[in-house]
Amino acid sequence: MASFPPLGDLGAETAGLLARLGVTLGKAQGARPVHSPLTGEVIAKVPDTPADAVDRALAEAQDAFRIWRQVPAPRRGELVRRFGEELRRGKADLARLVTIEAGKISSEGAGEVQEMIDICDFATGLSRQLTGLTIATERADHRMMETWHPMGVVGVISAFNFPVAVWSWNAALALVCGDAVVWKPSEKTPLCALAVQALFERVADGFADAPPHLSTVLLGGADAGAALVDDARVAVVSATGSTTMGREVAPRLASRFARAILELGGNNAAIVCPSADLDLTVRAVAFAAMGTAGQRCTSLRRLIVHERIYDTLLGRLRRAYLSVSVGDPRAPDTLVGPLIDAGAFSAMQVALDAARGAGAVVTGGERLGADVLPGAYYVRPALVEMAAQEDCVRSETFAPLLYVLRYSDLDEAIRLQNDVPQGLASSIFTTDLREAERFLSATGSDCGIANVNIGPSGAEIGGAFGGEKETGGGREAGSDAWKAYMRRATNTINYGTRLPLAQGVTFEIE
Ligand code: UN1
Repeated sequence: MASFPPLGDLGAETAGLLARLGVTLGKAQGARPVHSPLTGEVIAKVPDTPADAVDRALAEAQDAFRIWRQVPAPRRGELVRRFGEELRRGKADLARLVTIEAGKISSEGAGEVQEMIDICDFATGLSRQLTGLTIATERADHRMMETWHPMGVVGVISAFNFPVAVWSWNAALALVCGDAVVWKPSEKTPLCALAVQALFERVADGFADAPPHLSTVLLGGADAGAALVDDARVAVVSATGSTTMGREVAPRLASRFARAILELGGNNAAIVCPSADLDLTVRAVAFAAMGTAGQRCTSLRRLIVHERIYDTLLGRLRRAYLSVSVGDPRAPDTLVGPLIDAGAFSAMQVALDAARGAGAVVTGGERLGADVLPGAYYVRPALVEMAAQEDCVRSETFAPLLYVLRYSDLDEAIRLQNDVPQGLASSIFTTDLREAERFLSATGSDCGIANVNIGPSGAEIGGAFGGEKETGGGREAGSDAWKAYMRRATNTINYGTRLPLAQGVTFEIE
C-alpha cells in the first residue's frame, strides 16, 4: 500500500545532511527556494551567483587550468581517486539528499552515487591510459604521432534528474584530462551540487598539486548557463537536458567555435519479438518505463510489440502498472516516487489528453495523494495503447508514460523505432539470433545505445553514453569519450638530415 511522506519534516533533515556533507548554507542562504518533490515544501533557499562572481569564477577556473594542465595525468588521477573515496564515505548522506531533492527511490539515489564512484574509478585508471597513436609516415627518417593535451575550462550544465552523476561523468574525465570544471546544475537541484562541491573541496584542499578553483558551482537559472555558453574562456560545454535547451545552446556554441557535448532528449523504444522471454521482458519494461518515475533520458517511452504476443504481454503489464507501489521514495517497498514538479505533471496530462484524443486506451496516469500533499505530484504510471505512432508519441514527455504499439514484421518495427526525431537508447527482446543481430546492424536501431534483452535505461559508465539526431550526438562517460575533453595535436618529427616534402612536392632554393 502506498504511503505518502508527512508534510514539514524535510527541512530539518536536509539541513542535517548538508551539514554532514560539509555545506554551510548560512553562507549560501539566498532568495531562490528549493522545493522537495516529496511534499512540495521548501527545504532551503539558495542565492543565484551574481554576474560579477560568475565572471570572477571563470577567470579563476582559467588560472586553475593553467596550473593543473602541468600536473602529470596520473597525479591528476590520484585526486580523482581520493574524490571517489570521499564519495564512498559520503554515499549514504548524498544518496539521501538525491532522494529528498530529486525524488528518487532510495536504491536509485544510492545507485546514482555509485555511478559517481564508478566513473572516478574509471577515470583513475584512464589517467594512465591517455594514449595517442603513432602513425606510419611516407617520409624517410620521420615519425608522426598524436599528442593529447588538456583542453581548458569545461562547463557542465546538468539536469535535475541525475543531479550528481552526470556532472561526475564529465568532471572525473575532465579532471584527469587536465581541465578545470565549472558546473551549472539545474535550478531544481542546487543542494546536491553544493554537497558534491563540498566533498570535492574537502579532497582538493588536502591535495598539494591541486590549484584552488579547479571545480566551481554557479547557481541560478538560464542566465548562469548562458554565461558558460557564451564566454570564450570556456573551451568545452557539456549540456544535458531537453532538445529545446540544446537548440538554444548549440548555435551559440557554434558561433564561437566552442566544443559542445550535447546529451538531449530521448524517445527510447523497445521491440518485443514473438520469441522473447516474457518474464524477463515484463521486469525489464517495468524498470525502464516506471523506474525514476519515467524521468531518465533513457526511460522507455515506446513499446513495439509483435501482434502474436501482444495480448499476453499487455495483460501482464496492465497488472504490473496497477499494482506498482507509488509513494514516499524513502519507503523500502516504493518503486515509483514523485514527479519533480507541477510542470512535469501538467506535461504528462497534456500528452495523455492528446493520446486519448487520438483514440488511445489508457491504463493509469491519475494523480495520487493530492488530498494530503497538494504541492507534490505523485502519479500512477500510464500505459497508453495506440493504434499508430501519432505526433504525441514522437515527442518526449518526461514522465512515466509508455506508449504501446503493435507490429507484424520486424522491418516495420525497426522503422517505427527509428521514426522519431530523437536517437538515444533502444532495445530488442528476442531469443532469435537473427533478429537480435539485425537490430544491432547498420540497418537496425539508429540510436547511440542499442541493447538486447535488457531495457534502454540504466547504462553502466564503461560504455560511451549519448545518442544521435536530436539527442545531440555527444558522448560521455566510458570508452573513448575522454577525447572530447582534450585537444589533439598531430606531430611530425624529422630526425634525418634531408627535408623530403609530403606528396612528392619539390621546392629547391639556391
Ligand atoms: C540521464 O537520464 O540523463 O543510463 C542519464 C542511465 C543512467 C544515466 C541516465 N546511467 O539510465
